[in-house]
Amino acid sequence: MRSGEVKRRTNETDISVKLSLDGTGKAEIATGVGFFDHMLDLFARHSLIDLAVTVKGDTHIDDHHSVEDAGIALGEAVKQALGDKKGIRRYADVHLPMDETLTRVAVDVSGRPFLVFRTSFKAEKIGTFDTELVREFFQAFAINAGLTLHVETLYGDNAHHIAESCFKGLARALRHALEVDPREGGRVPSTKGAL
Ligand SMILES: [Mn+2]
Repeated sequence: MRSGEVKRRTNETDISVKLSLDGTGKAEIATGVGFFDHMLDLFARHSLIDLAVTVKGDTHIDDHHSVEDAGIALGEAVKQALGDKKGIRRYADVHLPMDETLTRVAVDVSGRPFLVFRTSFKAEKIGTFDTELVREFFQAFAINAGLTLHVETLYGDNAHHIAESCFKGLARALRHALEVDPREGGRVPSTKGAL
């Protein structure tokens, strides 16, 4: 089982992440941020990653530190679980529709962190959640997991749908990219021999 466990504590947040890449999508999520719980729950379900996340953060200020630091810890845990990346598919992309919204997510599990995020929201809030935190999460996650990650919402109106399409798209793309490809025969999928 490819698994990762990260504990991360600062003056702003106290975070625990435990995951297994070869899971069934079982989620135990308690971040103190309701909408973010919803996003991580569906991320686990659609990536088939077993995921336990606990965040105790300074949400009396706002949700920024909790969301960003969870992205850092989750990225570190994925990187740890991947190890030398032997046998993985590496590349994947998905178009994820949600009602009127369509988001494209493309990923290269490259070890070269980069985020392109072309998604904007017409509303500043989803309930009490700041929509700009979606990008903060993706940035923290991509950098710390070592992913080249491109997210673009091609069209869409509803902020809840747009956010959800980004998280589900990430999940579905990672599900494929992180999977072991039997044809690779345990090799690292790069002509350089390392990722
Ligand atoms: Mn929803």
